Amino acid sequence: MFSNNMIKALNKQIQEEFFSAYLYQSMSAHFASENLSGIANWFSVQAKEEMTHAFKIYDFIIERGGKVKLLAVNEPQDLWDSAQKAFEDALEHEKHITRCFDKLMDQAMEEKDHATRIFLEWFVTEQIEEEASASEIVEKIKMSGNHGHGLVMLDKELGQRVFVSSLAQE
Ligand code: OFO
Repeated sequence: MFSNNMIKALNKQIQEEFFSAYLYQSMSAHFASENLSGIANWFSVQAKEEMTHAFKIYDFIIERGGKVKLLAVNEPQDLWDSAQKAFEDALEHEKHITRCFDKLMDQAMEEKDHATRIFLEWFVTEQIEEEASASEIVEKIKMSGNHGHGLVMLDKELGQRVFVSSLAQE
């Protein structure tokens, strides 16, 4: 059964995903203004992915006869001291999102809501990748440095990232 509490919790997660998109787009805008267009691209692609996460949950609520309620999204931070700090913040944010999905999963299991539990499995798996990719970039910056040739090379690499919608894959 799809409880009102579960619908409320999923609507809250839509808000988290839209905030994630806001945060990463703000990081993108910051690095675009610093002429690091590759890092700006990486965060912009990440922001688009977050929008698809929000819409996956949005579609699921509607498909099961629930009502989507869009909640207010906070203004994100807009300045970062370094690329390393931004990716560390992104990693911390993803750890927070992982905890959100763990809680949602616990709730679905407590309520014996198997459809929601199975739906949430995709996100639980996705979070492994989300944390790993932010963590990998933090480590690369630590090795190559926050300035100079190393950062230029990393910027070039991150400029290659292309958005592929996980909505379109289904
Ligand atoms: Fe970055 O993760 Fe959404 O769900």
